[in-house]
Amino acid sequence: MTITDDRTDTTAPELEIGKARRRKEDQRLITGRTRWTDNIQLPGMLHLAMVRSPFAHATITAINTAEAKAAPGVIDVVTGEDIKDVQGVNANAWPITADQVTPTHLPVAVERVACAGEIVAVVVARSAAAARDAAELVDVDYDELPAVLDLKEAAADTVLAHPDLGTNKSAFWKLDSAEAGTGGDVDAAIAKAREDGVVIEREFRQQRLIPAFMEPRSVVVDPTGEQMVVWSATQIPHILRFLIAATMGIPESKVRVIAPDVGGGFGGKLQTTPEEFATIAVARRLGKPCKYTETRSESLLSGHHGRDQWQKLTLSAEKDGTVTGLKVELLADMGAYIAIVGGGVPVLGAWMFNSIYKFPAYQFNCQTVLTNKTWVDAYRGAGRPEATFGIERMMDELAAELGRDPLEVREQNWIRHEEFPFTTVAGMTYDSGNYEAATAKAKELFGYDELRAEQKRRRESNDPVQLGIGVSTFTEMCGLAPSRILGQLNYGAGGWEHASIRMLATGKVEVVTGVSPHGQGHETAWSQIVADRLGVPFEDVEVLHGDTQTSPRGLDTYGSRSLVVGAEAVVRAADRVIDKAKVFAAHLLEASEDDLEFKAGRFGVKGTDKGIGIAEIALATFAAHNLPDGAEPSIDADATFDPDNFSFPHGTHLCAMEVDTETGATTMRKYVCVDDIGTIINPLIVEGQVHGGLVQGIAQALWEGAEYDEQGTLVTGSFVDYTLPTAADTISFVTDHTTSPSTTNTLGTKGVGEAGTIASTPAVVNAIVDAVRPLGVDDIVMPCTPERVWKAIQAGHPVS
Ligand code: MCN
Repeated sequence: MTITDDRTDTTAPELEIGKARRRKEDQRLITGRTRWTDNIQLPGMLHLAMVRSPFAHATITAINTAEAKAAPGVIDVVTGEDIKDVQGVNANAWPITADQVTPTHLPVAVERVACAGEIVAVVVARSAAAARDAAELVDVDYDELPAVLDLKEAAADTVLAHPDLGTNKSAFWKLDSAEAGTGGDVDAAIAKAREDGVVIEREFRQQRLIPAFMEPRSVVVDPTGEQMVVWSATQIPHILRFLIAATMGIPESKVRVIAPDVGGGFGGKLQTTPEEFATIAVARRLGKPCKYTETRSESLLSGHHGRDQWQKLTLSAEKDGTVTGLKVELLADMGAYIAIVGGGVPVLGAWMFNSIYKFPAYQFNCQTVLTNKTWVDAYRGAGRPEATFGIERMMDELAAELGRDPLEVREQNWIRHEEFPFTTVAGMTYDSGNYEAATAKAKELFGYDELRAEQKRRRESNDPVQLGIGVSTFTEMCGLAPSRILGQLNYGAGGWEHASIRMLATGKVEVVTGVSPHGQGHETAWSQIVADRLGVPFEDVEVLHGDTQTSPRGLDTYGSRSLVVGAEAVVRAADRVIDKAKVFAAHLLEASEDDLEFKAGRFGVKGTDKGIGIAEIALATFAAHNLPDGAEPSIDADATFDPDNFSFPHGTHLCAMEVDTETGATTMRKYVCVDDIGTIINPLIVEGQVHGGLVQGIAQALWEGAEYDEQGTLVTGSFVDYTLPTAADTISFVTDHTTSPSTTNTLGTKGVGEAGTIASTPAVVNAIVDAVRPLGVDDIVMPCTPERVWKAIQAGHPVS
């Protein structure tokens, strides 16, 4: 079924797709007419506070709960021993290899803690304040153990994060183009380049970041009914329900998970957490509704962290700049435990380090290691920002080595638009793209040649403020994910998505989606899509999500999958509605189905003015007085969509940074990005996604970084020390688009939720390095604080 898209037809309603509609959900979100998890109040509800380890690694020798139990309002103090049959959190980790070393992760520690912030006891009281006060009274004796905090030291196995495991090495994952038959031998390519070409070798550090969402994590559990109800500020209500059922031995039908409106996640709520499982365990033990809401400090300390990789890259090229090989060696810090996606995050880099370039030979090696720090998992972009950073820094280094323009060297090596679909050396088939078009547009908007001329002038005049231009031409794989590929990675779940459409008798349309928005505006975008597809008014579409009772099937929101997978299921369900409605239309119009055409919400008999609207058909099926013989009185439909490929957004980001060489201070002068995300459903939402993404990526380059001291204490444990930028810290970005529609979904869309974050970090660092390269600096360790930049200038080389 194809939808009429005739913009010259003045009788057709204005198309919704492409309209910059304000988000319909924002009314309730910004006027306080919604309920966040922490707003939920249940009769007789108890409140939890967590007692957390101050030590990175220690044996628990005694827990004295007497004083806390006697405190006003306290009902109980629960230790790990009390609920040690609950294995929930441990079952989260899907191994990326069959022999992955996975430490047991209990919701509340028993005998030993493996990182600061790990829960050692849960205080249950009549109010949150009473629970927090009493938590101070729980007396825990610890014997400190040696802690391993650095990932290189972890790989050496001298100090063990978990002594019982005998190693810190969790899993090793390799992709080699010669072994896979997708390319040549990378070591041979590098050896040859050492003889008669160019070899660039660099080490980069991807610092640890903290997904700082607006609403801290919160969970409410009501175990008192037939069905246990769990409200959670989560991105993954469906996966959470599955894992609660599977690991706690509760029938799935007896568990209902509700993600009410959720205030952001950025991957940080793509987790089933110790806090959730501890709250469930305590609620079931006491038979009472229980609530736990973390403080901001707990969120920074014990919500999972992101990134934290050491990268060694070796790139070989011919003297003319044609790349011949890329070898990637990664150490990825998993922290103390393996989280839900865990090792899968760095492994996504296997398909991304080669990026948009035609490497004839490629090898990716990833060793995940355990340390005594907070566990690491997905943070906006998850695996793809790390890879994009590595390769985009390397392309700049290659250009610098050759004394050539970095865009020119990239263009020499990227896949040309006429070569799509293109199967990369990593074995991924990119369906569409046009890197030339995006780059040409970005260069023009940026004023590339003028800024290069200014840079030259400043260099020649020894201006203390130097100008650097940073380039990042990126692609990413989003729309997670084809289930067969997740199967190859051993993931427990697939990557399909579900939707159903209910055509109500009054002409209103209810769309039930399996994705779970937490700031992305799906209610608006899905309404626009359905309005066009079914030809109904935008206002008549209601989108339901985030409750496993109303939306029983789904795999939730992450990996910029909701539009390309989730909305595609909606489109397919809508097409089924139309197919079903056509049978009724033919009957009611006394016409043959072959003579009908569906346009702007109406079935018309070709060549006549006879017709019937889809809302009238919905009413006719409700009344069911006059239906075709044997017809089921419903035009409702559902669909499950499993993509056969990822979608591959791409773009060109250009950044101009001024660097004060006397102080190391950096100032962003201009940022231009031209992203290709296929068909755009809502330009306003897209703009918001790109802006937010850019700020997060720029923040990694300039400001953010989770730091631990030598004892393993998180020293960036509040927003005083962890520099989260505000709008005032950024400039006005110039954003634009080119369009090469994706072939993997009906609407030709590609995801946008992570693009800005993935592309921007290397653009900024490349700009700073470009500014100070004449001073002998060829890298700056992130975040590029003025102190680091200044020290690097003084030393003439990067200083960590
Ligand atoms: N969109 C569009 N046209 C396109 C692409 C997207 O109109 N061609 C719209 C979509 O309709 C949707 C939004 O942009 O409303 C994002 O769509 P998509 O790229 O499919 O991403 P998801 O909805 O799956 O969201 C996940 C993504 C991820 S992985 C992170 S991390 C992230 C992000 O979204 N976290 C966010 N954006 C966030 N935005 C907010 N406010 N809060 C977060 O936690």
